[in-house]
Amino acid sequence: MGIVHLGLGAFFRAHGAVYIADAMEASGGDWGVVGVSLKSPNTRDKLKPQGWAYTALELADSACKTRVIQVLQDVLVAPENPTAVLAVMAAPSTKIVSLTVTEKGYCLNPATGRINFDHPDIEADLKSSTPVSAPGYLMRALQMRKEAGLPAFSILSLDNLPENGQLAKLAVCDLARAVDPSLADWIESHARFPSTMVDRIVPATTEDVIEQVRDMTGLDDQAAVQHEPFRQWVIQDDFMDNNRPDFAAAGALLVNDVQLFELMKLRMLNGAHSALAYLGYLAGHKTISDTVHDPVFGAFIDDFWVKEVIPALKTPPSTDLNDYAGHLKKRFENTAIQHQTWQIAMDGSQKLPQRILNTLFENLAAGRPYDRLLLALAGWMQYVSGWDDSGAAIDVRDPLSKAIANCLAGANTAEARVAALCSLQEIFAGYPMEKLRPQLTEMVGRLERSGSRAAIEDVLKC
Ligand code: CS2
Repeated sequence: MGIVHLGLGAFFRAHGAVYIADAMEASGGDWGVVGVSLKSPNTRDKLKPQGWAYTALELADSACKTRVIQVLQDVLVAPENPTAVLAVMAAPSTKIVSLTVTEKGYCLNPATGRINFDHPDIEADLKSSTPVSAPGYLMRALQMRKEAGLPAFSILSLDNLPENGQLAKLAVCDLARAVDPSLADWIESHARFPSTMVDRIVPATTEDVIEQVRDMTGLDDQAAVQHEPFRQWVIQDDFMDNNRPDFAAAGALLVNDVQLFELMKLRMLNGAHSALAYLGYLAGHKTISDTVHDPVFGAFIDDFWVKEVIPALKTPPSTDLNDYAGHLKKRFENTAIQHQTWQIAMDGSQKLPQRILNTLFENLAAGRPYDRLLLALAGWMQYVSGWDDSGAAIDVRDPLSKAIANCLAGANTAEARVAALCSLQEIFAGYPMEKLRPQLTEMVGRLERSGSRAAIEDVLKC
């Protein structure tokens, strides 16, 4: 065993689990994974009859491949049996607890990066020793290890957050400090929280994917995952007693500092994804590949990278940012991958700071161009206002959707909507929004009057 993974979604099954399988194939080790679903039993129910194995379907325009991944040894569903989850996390054989719980799973305040004590799951975690949230499970399991005189474990985040290890540490330690300051001190000095940059495009599994796997393999695999050929994992090499799979043997890059890689990936890939998701969705594009094959959107995203994002980045070792942008464009153009704009548009409140806002405000301060980033933000504002360019209603999914709807109630003009949304402290605290309000209002007004394609065409002239 050795690894417990929290949040057994498609991404981990198509990325981290594949690296672990490859590492063991290339250089041995006994690194099975116990997966934990923090909410629903669906994934466990699909995997169980298959003995925890599943198919990973690699999709490229040129050729598609399947592979069976067999690193899961068990899957637990946290709400059904929290004690069993804590027991396996606290077992002496567990060396690493990895996590893909998405941005919102850290229960942090996006504007401050500190734990949100008003979050209902965190409130529950403070009232009871049976946890609900991911930070809650980590904190209680570490408490059990401390009390049993066992060493801590390494906490390995695979979520798209800058310095994800550091954020995981803040979440766990903020919570621990509220429960028992000496526990927080122990975690700070004993546990390890390596940061990582993860990359692979893994859209949610659809019926089409299951059918394609059936056609290719004859297997009826309800737990199959789809992914693009590309994958990347840059890992800060900071594990307890150096105890980890031989990730390098699987092609991961082990480094002392991942920050430049994280910033590049979050701002270039994820920033472009979010920009295309909001603006593309408004214009009626269902997928990222449809959006970038539309020449107006294709030209927009090239400019977004070259004129606004690359100038704000420092180049990571052995990387050429222009080549990286060209490669991203090709990945986005892959028509075999049907990555829904609606899926990427989800949880914007948790994604905007690291993907769009930080670059935008750095450019503003440095006197560099920022119109394309601002249009991406305007696109989010128009999107959460709830209707697309054809007037169809949008199903907005976001942990802050109630706060967003409340602040927009009665805001009937672009100006009022921009003012209302800018007042959302959870997202915009710390950013000098007033400096951009007039221009943002103009852009939201333009999106509302003429739609996203015309607004992009305006920006392309700058
Ligand atoms: C996407 C990411 O859903 C999203 O927000 O931007 O899941 C993206 O596909 C991955 O980070 C690619 O590595």
